[in-house]
This record gives sequence, structure tokens and C-alpha cells, in this order.
Amino acid sequence: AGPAGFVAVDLGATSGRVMLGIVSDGGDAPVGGVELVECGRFPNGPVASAGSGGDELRWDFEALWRGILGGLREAARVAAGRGVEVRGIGVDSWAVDHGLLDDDGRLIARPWCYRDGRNEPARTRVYERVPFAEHYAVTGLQDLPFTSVFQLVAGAADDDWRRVAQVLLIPDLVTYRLTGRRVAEVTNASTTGLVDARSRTWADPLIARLAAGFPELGDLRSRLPELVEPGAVVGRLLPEIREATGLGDVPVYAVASHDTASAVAAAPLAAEPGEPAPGAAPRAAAYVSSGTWSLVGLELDAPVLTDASRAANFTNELGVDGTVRYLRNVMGLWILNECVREWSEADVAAGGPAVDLGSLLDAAAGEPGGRCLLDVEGEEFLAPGDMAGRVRAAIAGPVDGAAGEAGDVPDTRPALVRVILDSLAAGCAQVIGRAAALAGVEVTAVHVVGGGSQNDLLNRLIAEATGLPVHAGPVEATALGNLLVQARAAGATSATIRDVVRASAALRTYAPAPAV
Ligand code: LFR
Repeated sequence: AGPAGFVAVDLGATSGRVMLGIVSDGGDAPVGGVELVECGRFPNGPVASAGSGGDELRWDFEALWRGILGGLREAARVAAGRGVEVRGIGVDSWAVDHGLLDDDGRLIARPWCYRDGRNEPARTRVYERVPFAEHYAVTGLQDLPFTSVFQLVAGAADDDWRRVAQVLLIPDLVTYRLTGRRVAEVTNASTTGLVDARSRTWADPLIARLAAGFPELGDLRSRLPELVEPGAVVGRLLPEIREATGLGDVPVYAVASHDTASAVAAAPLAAEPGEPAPGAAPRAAAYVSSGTWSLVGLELDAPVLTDASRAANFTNELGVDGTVRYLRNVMGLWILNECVREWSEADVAAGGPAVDLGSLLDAAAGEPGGRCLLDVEGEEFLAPGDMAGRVRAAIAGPVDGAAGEAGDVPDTRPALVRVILDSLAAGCAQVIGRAAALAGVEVTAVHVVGGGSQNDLLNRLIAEATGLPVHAGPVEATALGNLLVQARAAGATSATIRDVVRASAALRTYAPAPAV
């Protein structure tokens, strides 16, 4: 047999990707690497359409499915051309969102997007009946408006809910279409608000309390599939999928199907060399999974469920190999991307070219830094639409810094971009400081992974804001985490996931700013 290939289907909020990872044995090197071949890339985004209660934000799942099949066809073609044996497929996506299936396993409607406004009132109703502290003690999840449990309560009022036989998270839905088998992969299931963070099982007593508080939910528990851990084989490609893609009898693995879980699994975290002073806290590297969101925090062995942690609103999402992602969601490049999307649309409508992100970032780098800081941990930037207007409004309102001073209100595009990136960097630094204090570690380095790790200016600003060295890369951390969980489970590599990543990707380091 030729070299082993594993396919990662990685669905993000702005695009989906299908990557073929070719795992080499390393030859004379101690650890082999992975070569990534992109086999498909297709756009994604929340689609606004008129619903009964006004505009609804949903995902066009069938468009994603077509993109996935096209990517798998290309992966089969590339593998055949290179003599690679495809030995596994795994699917990951953003968290929380899910499809509702009827008795025949069909999607009842397009899956809702977590940015839809319907969740906010549902959150209030849920906390009236089961206070946040009781959720946190079991699930360890931060309070976010869109956690699946609020979406389920919001949707249970609909007539459609009675037809729902099963709730499947987005990656599990894709895996179901590929294999015919329905499971709930645990890293992603941990973002539903229905999983016990200590036992990594469905939180039955909490689910029963919710069902008692919201009789319209009916038997919610029976609608949740069996939980599986990353590395388990869910099933094998259905004959019709083999036919449609040209792939063979390939196993489909449960991977760390929450994209952030895969990204952190592949983040080559390493504290800076050196030993802690006797009695000092252990040293650790923090991560920033940088994309639509910035997910900022630490990898831990066990959840932190203390009152202080709850008050700081840190989440304990579940990771590979029994780990916990102790982090907070910082608004991320979403704010910048939405501004750029709007500006491009306006420029193109005026007959000009779309915005060139590289030049815009260069111009932002030349702007004075630290003029004012937006609250990028708040919820005011969650929804799409008029983002630049909302950023301007926030700058004009009560924000930290000197914005209010006459003559220095940032208003040009580069100045607004600089404010956004300064604010993201400051948000990351603040979260890292709090995570270290709450988890009792000393953070000595920051690893930035994901698409956002290509943003030089942001990496530099994070190094300045934290006073720590920043190691940037890999860009494709999520796809690497996805396919290396498969490769390990298939026995195609005996090295650790992080060692294979170190052997595969060159990192760039940004030194912290010299102290002044
Ligand atoms: C990142 C991410 C975050 C999650 C958010 C919504 O893509 O998965 O981890 O909080 O999207 O699902």
C-alpha cells in the first residue's frame, strides 16, 4: 500500500474546506510530517430569509453538503493520482448549531445560525427556571446567548418540534449522511449545555430539570444520540457515497468535531524553556485559536467549576484525550471581516475594486496604536450588519482610552481597523491573565493558530499586549487536528499529534515589546 491519506472536512462560518492529509513515516527523521492538499473550498455564511417572526438567520446546509461531496471527489482523484491510500475521513465544524431530523432521518428545516436573535429571550427564560449557577456546576460552560440549550428551548415552541426525532450537531449530521449512523461526538456535544464536564456524559439530571421546566421540550433526552469520543470509528462510507465520490470502503472517524477542539489539539503548545522557581505555579503556554472568533485560554486536565471561574465566565469545553479547554470567546476577526465585507460591497457598487485586506492591514499598522479599546468580549457585535457603524458608535460612546478627546476620534478605515485589532489584542491579553490566575499557572508563551495567525499585525499586537512571545501557526490547525486524530487511531503514526505538527509546520515568533 502507498502512503496513508486522511481526509479532513472542516466547516467554518465563512468557508468550508476539504483537505487531504498525506502522512509520511519520516524516513530518517524522528517524526514524520503531514502534507496537506486542499481538495475543496466553498463559501459559507448565515443566510437571512423572511420567517414567521421576521428575518431568520440560518445555514444553507445543502450547499455545504454539495461542497463536501465535490471535495471528497477531488480527494479521491488526488489520492489515486499520487498512489495514496485513503484510510479515513473526519468532520468538524463550528459548535453549538444542529439540525433537527424527522423519523425518516430527513432535515426538517435549514439549521439555525447561532447569531440569530431568537436565543436571547430563551436564555432569560431558561435562567428563570434553572439558574446559571446550576448549569455551570454541571456543564462548566460560559454564559453565551447561543448555547444549544437556549436554541432548543426557543425552537420547542414551534409546531415543527413535535416532528423532531433527533437532534444532530452539524458535523454529526454530515457523518450521518456519509455513514447512516447517528452519534454525538463529545467535544462538540460539550457546547450544547447538556453534557456533564466531569463525566463527559449527557447530564441526565439537568436535562430532566429542563424538561420539567419546559414541558414543550417533551422527552428531550430521547432525541439525543449516543456520545462517542474522538478516535472512534462511527461507520463506513455508504455505497451511494462511494459511488458519488469515487472513494472506497473508507471508515469515517469521530474526530474532535468542534473546530476549536481540533485546533487546540494541533496547537504545538510549549512553555518557554526554563523551570518555575521552587513553590511557583507551573508554567504553561496559552493559545489563541484565531478566526471568526478568538478562542483564548489554556488546556487543562480537569474542569474548573469554582464560583470565581463562573463569575469570570470561563468555559470548560471538552477536548481530546480527556482534556478541558478552559477559555473565553473573544469576538475575533468577525468584527473586521464584517467591516471589510461591507466596505467591499460599497466600493464594488460604486464601480471600484473590492477592498484589498493586505493593504488595509498595512495602513492600519501605520496608525497610532492604543487610542481606544472596544469591549470585544461583549455581545453588541454578535449580529451581522452595519458593523462599521456599530464600531463607530462604540468609539463615540463610553470606551476605554482617549477617543473622546477632541480631534482624535478614529474614523478612517485604517484607523477603525487599528482600533478593532488593538481591542482584540487587549481582549486576548486580559483573558490570558485571568485564565492563568483562575487555573493557577504561569503563562510564559502564547500560541496563535488558525487562519487569523496569518495576521502579522494582530500577532504583534498580542505580543505587545501580553508582554509574552507569540508563536504563530499552523494556519490549518483545525484540519491538522482533525486528520491527526484519525491517523493516530488508525495506527498510521505513533508520535504525538503535537510532535507531528511541529515536524510539519514552521512557526513564526513575535518577541514581546521591550519594556519601556
Ligand atoms: C469557532 C466556534 C467557537 C464557538 C463558535 C460558535 O468556530 O466553534 O468555538 O463558540 O464557533 O459555534
